[in-house]
Amino acid sequence: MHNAVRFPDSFLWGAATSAYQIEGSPLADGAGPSIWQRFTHSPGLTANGETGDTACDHYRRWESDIAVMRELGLNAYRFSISWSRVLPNGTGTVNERGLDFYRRLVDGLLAVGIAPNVTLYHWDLPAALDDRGGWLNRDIADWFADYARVMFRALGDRVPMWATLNEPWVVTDGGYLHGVLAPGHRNLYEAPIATHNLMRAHGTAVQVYRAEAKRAIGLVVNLEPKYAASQRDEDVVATRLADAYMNRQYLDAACLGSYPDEMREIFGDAWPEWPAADMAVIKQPLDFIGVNYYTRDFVRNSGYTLAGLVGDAEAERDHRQQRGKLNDLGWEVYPEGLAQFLREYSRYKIPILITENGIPTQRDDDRWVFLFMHLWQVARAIADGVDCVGYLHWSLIDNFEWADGYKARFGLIEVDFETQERRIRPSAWRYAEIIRRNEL
Ligand code: IFM
Repeated sequence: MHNAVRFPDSFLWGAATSAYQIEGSPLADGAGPSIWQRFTHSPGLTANGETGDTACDHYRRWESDIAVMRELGLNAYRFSISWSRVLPNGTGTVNERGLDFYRRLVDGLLAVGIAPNVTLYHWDLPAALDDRGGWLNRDIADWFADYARVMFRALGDRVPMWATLNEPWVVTDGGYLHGVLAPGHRNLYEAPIATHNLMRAHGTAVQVYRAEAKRAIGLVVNLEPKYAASQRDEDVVATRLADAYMNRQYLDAACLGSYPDEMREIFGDAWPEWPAADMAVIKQPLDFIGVNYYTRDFVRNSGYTLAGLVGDAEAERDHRQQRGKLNDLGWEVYPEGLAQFLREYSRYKIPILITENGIPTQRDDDRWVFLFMHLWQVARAIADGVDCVGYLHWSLIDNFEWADGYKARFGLIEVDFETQERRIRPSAWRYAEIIRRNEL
């Protein structure tokens, strides 16, 4: 028996998804293709050649999916907008039928008391914009701002919380440096440019938000504590670099207006001097920081030298020294890291929303233990004074895990991808009970 721990009354309890991972029907009703449509339809790039063509068929089953959220008592739901459903060419004419899908979804959520939490960019860039250079083209900050304006005007009065980007680190590292995610580039010189344009797009969209709508907007990052694999000097240095590269690169830029000094150490000549005017655009007041937390990492020198950065991602992962229980994707389960990071990242003095936290596993008991242990860490951090405003589990539903396809089961809701039948997992019922009581 433990003493019950209560969460703040206004605490957001929910779950998260993203458009390409669950919607299916990627080209329906006038939508344009995204880079993920192209990536998954290029041979050999995803597990078993799997695609998001059907995914969870949420585009057609959204009403029953909301009904399940209601049954579980969620009071918040994080999802993303597919940019190319709304603007098939990325810019220009709005596709009202695509936008209508999100209008219906938002209204449906509000009707049952679930607060929509909308992410504008969760990796599915319109292919038409990739043809114009994608995140490597400076103009993308304006393209993104125009798209954001369309969304704020359509839904700004009804959506209380927005995020600009999901995990810009993954967009750059997976998409432009290691080539394992769309658009599949492997280029040391492109990575800093993609990073910087992502951050310019973020800052520009926040400026638009302040002009168009007045609730809350933030940035979602994935954080992973980095520990030295040994006390050898080179491992300690590599750990500092790894931390700067993954954890501080984006938040320092957004919150402090500067990238960590380590970026030049990591990228050398490939890291340009950025104009001060750009940094001023990137640094905008934020209403919350969204933190996605899954695991920790042990760093050896070879993993974060330049060679390691441009090397094969799998090989890099082999350098990691995992010490605890591993999930189905081989990531260590390390709940303590969540409280540690919540405390550390309070230094920006911005409220934190846990926008993702979850476990890919076929064993639902493991999911329950994972969920409980991480919530325990959230409660500890709140007791220590961290302003953590909510917890959104990844994921609401089993879905398309990018290059890993459908084998990773992250869902509170199980999906039979043959029949599209849904089943609420026991861990989800236990989560529902925590939500109902607002305590652990
Ligand atoms: O599925 C992803 C999600 O799209 C972004 N954050 C991590 C999740 C699990 O890998």
